[in-house]
Amino acid sequence: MHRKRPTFLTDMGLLMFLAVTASLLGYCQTDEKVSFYGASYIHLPVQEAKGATDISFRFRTHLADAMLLLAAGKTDYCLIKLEAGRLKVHINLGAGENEMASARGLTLNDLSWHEVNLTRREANISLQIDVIHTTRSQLPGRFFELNIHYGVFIGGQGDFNELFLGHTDYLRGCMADIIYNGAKVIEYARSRKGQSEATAVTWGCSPEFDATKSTEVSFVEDGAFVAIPRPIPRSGSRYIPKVPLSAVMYTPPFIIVAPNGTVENVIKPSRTQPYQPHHR
Ligand SMILES: *[C@@H]1O[C@H](CO)[C@@H](O)[C@H](O)[C@H]1NC(C)=O
Ligand SMILES: *[C@@H]1O[C@H](CO)[C@@H](O)[C@H](O)[C@H]1NC(C)=O
Ligand SMILES: *[C@@H]1O[C@H](CO)[C@@H](O)[C@H](O)[C@H]1NC(C)=O
Ligand SMILES: [Ca+2]
Repeated sequence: MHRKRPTFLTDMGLLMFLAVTASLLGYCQTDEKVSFYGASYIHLPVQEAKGATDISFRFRTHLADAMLLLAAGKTDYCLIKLEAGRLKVHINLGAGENEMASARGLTLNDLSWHEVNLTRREANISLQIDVIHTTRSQLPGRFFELNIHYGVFIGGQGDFNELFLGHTDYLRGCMADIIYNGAKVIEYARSRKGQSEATAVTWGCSPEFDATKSTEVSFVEDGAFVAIPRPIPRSGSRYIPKVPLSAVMYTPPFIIVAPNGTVENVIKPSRTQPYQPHHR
């Protein structure tokens, strides 16, 4: 088949035009954000073996313990998570785990945006937080490839449940500008590029994370509820907890607050769905 093309665009010119357009688009999309609700995750099915690792992203959350990013292989992995409000990197190139942590006293679960840059050149690894806090380390072993078979998970482990990583809570909060070895993860997931999947996320940073004590809540369907972590149970009394909704999460025990403000009971569910007041 022969298609007509404007004569001023040669094939070469067309390619260059496309390249320039693509890089301009890439340049404009440096503010991609995604919201996670406590059971959400993104999966990018990456398979690679590289001597260098470059990971950068921004995040904001109230959770002290939450998974941010996992690149998973059969023995190798790189896990970035919050543990008691500190950022921890657990990395294993095959010769054993190395752990790096953000400085003590740097509280990262304060709902402010924090920026993480992890750079590795063979054994040399450096973790930079909010541009100014840098930690360096030297990884053990003689082989420096990070062998990834199961891909990259953001915000939660999804259906990847290798026991060696233990249990990590899902993220509740926002992430932005996630770049994994040059791949713009949010853009990939958003356009379902390269068989990436995005489960129970929303694009942009949801205003519910900025809810305050006086923010009104919609109970959008029958059985909708708010769960408040670690309450002081006062059975029989009317107790309307005053916590910001951004702190609401799914750590048992829960109390259930009915739409009329009545405390119903205390439950210990085995598996729960995230609370999403603005989304069905
Ligand atoms: C790692 O760091 C050491 C010591 O600073 C340096 O000699 C070496 O060249 C570095 N390796 C790479 C691959 O950058
Ligand atoms: C962090 O990584 C991003 C993306 O690679 C880069 O644009 C930025 O300059 C890095 N920040 C620092 C302080 O190195
Ligand atoms: C509040 O709602 C709960 C659950 O729907 C119900 O059992 C309870 O009777 C209600 N209380 C009042 C005072 O309306
Ligand atoms: Ca390896």
